[in-house]
Amino acid sequence: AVVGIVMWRQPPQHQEWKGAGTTAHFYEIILGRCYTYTQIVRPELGHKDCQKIGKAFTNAFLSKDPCGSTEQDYEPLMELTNQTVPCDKTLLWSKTNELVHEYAWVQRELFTLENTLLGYMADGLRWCGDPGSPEMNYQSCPDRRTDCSNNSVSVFWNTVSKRFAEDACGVVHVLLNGSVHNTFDERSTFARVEVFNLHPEKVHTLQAWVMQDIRNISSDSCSDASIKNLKLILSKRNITFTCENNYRPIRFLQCVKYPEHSSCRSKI
Ligand code: N1C
Repeated sequence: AVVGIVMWRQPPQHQEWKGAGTTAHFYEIILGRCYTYTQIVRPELGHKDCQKIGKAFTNAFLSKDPCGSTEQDYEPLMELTNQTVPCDKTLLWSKTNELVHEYAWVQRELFTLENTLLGYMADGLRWCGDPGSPEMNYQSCPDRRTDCSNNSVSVFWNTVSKRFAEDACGVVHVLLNGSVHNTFDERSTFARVEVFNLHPEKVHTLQAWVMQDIRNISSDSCSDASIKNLKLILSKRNITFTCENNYRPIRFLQCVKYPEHSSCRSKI
């Protein structure tokens, strides 16, 4: 009798990292989001080639060291996903992830990065590859703090945030959190990347809306030391800075969530 030799294929052995692995079904999700965005959300982008965009996305990190990610890795993806945001409609944020997207949902003409194709595709996902394998690493990915800062996800957000700021024109808005210790946090993407990549020839003003948690409204956040720092940085860059505490239209959104709160109870 012929005795067959059974070859057991080992599951791919990836390097182990401290962070969670690639989001399950990553490729299908980005492809689906690309079609949703270009066919339904913004049909004027219906000519974009989602198959090509999906391949360019995964080619940026597959078979590569996930701690050696570079801006150049994402260059082909960036070229395929260029998109114009109208002047005065760019909305930046820091530490206000939920509120800013609620506001952008209502004010449909405003664009956060997640309202552009690339931000929409990547929002909330994780991904990384491995130099020794052509597959994604679903087991673990580098943690920004304990493994490396040049990881595939952080480099992606730095790269797309940089382009988003470079492309902005007119008045740019930013929604900041007045209820955290550093309202303008020098380590944030907004501070490290976006503020320094606004072009003063195109962007004359940065208008900040500083929102406080409705459950503990404190004093004037615009006079906070970190905001003074932001103002100084912008004046050196020849960009006018304006700041408004608890901007009313956004306060109304907070009131939708806490209608019984005292600052929401007055009859308009
Ligand atoms: O570091 P942040 O905020 O200041 O980044 C926000 C800032 C926005 O203006 C966006 O244009 O930078 C851009 N941006 C995103 O749009 C984004 N979506 C999801 C930056 N990061 C983004 N993420 C993820 O959230 C990413 O993993 C990054 O590390 C966090 C940023 O959160 P933050 O500190 O509140």
